[in-house]
Amino acid sequence: MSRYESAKEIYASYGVDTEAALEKMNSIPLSVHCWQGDDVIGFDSTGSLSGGIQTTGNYPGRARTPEELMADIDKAFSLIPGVKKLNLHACYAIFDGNSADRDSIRPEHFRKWVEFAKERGIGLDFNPTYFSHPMVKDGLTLTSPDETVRRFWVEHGRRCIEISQYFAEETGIPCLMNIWIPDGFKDIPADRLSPRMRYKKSLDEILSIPYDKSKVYISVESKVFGIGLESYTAGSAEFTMGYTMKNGLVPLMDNGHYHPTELVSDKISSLLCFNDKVALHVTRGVRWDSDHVILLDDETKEIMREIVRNDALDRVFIATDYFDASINRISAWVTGTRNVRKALLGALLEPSAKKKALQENGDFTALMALGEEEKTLPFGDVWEEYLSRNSMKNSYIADIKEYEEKVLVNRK
Ligand code: RNT
Ligand code: ZN
Repeated sequence: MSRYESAKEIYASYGVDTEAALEKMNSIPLSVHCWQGDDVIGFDSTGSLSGGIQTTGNYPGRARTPEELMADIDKAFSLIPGVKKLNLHACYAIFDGNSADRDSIRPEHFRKWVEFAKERGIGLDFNPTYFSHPMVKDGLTLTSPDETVRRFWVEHGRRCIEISQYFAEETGIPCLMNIWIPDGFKDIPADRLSPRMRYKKSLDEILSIPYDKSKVYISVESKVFGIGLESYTAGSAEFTMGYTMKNGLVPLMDNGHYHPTELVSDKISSLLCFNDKVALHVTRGVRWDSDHVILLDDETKEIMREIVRNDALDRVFIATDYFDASINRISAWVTGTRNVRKALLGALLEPSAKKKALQENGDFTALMALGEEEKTLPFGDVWEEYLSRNSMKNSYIADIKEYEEKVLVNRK
């Protein structure tokens, strides 16, 4: 009997169907962020990363051009199993001598990305870029008291909705457009309300343009603080939840955007009570929103369990969001995204019906015992089977090292 056959029997004895889990894995899309490949720099400016986020490290081989980034994405995708979408930021516009500022970018500036997606049969997600730009004034964009600045960024948001709809129409796959602004203050503000009221007004203005709600989903991402913005963030959790729920948008939770003892795994079910759709940025914060590569850690596992247990796979948009420049960037992509998929498979293999019944019956003794017993079930054998059905292997580092030696080291 193969290791998988044996694992299948063991899981069956817990009432878990490994074949159903493997089948289900094929239908879960993961939106992979493009910005791991070039340290969140993009192609529309030469300035440095701003907005209270930071990439650390200087490992060789950063993608510097659209061609390099596309080649690296292809390499990473060849090692990432399952259905993928590519998550782009507005700063990844490809101008080819036909440049435009962020308030006037158009679908044509993303034509090459659409071709890239169509050739690979994948969908595209999108993000307006409210950072790393000279029109960010005193750290503010959509909340700026300077009307010229605020209007500029409202126009940017509108252009991005048009581009998102173009993505959806061209690929035939709906596009999630996520709005995140860094706006906030380093020190204690004298007025917390005015910037938030301007953020609300700006969002209303962006959303006033017509778009097809069956093709474009719009999410707003909350945050607790950024570097140099420690005392106040306009787009806080309460602001964002309030706005998205009132306006039928999608709330987006990034698990690096909460105080360190708060857990997104505990928040998902609350949002599912009140929202048809919920979106996630999966990351790993170490002490702060450090955007380390996702590991197969307890919280990643618990987040995926909450989605699967609550039968919410078709209600939760799952995307990755991290950037590590201290290690091979392609390995960072593969390791982090594979860990999301591992956690999803683990969630599909949870003897959830049994555990829920124990909870409802108040048998917390048996629930704890089963929960611990479960941890040593042969998950790895099912993971290997999943990879082999996708023509992949568990070990991928040799492949990445080869690409590093052939391609990345030549980028000087
Ligand atoms: C920043 C947010 C945001 C960005 C990306 C690049 O804290 O998490 O999602 O990481 O848009
Ligand atoms: Zn994020």
